[in-house]
Amino acid sequence: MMDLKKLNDIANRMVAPGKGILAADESTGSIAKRLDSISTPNTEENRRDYREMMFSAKEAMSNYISGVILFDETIRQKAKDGTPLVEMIARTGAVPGIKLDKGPKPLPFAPGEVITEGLDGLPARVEEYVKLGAGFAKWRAVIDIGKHIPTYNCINANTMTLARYAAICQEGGLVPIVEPEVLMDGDHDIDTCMRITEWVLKEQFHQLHYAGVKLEGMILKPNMVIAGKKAARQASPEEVAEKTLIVLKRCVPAAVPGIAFLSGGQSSLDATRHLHLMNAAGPLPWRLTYSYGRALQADALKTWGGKPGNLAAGQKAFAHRARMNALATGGKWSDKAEAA
Ligand code: 5MM
Repeated sequence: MMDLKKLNDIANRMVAPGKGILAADESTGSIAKRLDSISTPNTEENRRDYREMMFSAKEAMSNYISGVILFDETIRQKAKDGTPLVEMIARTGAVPGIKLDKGPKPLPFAPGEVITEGLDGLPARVEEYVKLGAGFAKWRAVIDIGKHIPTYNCINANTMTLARYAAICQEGGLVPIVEPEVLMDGDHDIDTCMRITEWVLKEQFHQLHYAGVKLEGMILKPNMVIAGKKAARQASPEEVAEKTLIVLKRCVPAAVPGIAFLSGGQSSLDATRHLHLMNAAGPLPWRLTYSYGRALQADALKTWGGKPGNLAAGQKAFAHRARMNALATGGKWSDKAEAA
């Protein structure tokens, strides 16, 4: 039977003040691109060493990271000294989590659109990951903006699938992170992103309701409302913060313990600044924090560069980025803190 109190406790830990989530769940193909950027071969050992560099960064992990999203390979891996990586994470006080989706696949009769797969056999997988030490899970749906897209077919299929995943997680004892990502690729303006994000989130919460998902036991991981990367006019940070908050207040019930943003291709600095501006505009009905992948890891990856001798420097870069985002969760980030 579902234990909502337990789920709510985990969800609250994941969005604890001054902390946020490290998204380190790149599938083998995505991590290949990251390692390739530092000319490091994509071997199981290198993937492990890279993740171990971050998970063993004591200052960053114990002070600023509330949870870590892992890929299937990583949740089963052991550190160099034989300690399971899950245990290494749990010792810092962070909650280990697992990516459950099997990635986006073409959506039939919907050119340019995708549907995230992975529902088949999910209850048994949830059971196994709980045994492996996971406290929460993540599933990402991808909504692209372009000529004539997204369609209702795509939004309906993806939000319904996310809701079914979330219900299975809650029944099996994992807190679901629900991530319907509206991509920032393309040349659309910020108002188009605002309109589509509002549509997606409205649909998402309808579907969660129909699936019986208990909002107190989940975390939302949305995109920010932002202009497409190739848009002629890029919105100011203040406009991004303002429009994101308008949409979230319209769509996300206060029963949701927290919202943890994805960075989606923003620079590390932009992702921090936007989060800071939103939290500085509080009080808000829910905790607002980070669940960044690229925006938390980019500096650490570059500084580490795949060289064992750079371990401490990589960890320091990771700690700095994490601390800046931690400050942003309290609306206390500044250029001065950034430079320190
Ligand atoms: C860490 O990257 C995740 C994507 O992995 P795959 O595409 O390989 O499955 C991604 O879902 C991530 O958790 C979120 O999108 C947040 O990452 P960003 O980099 O957008 O903050």
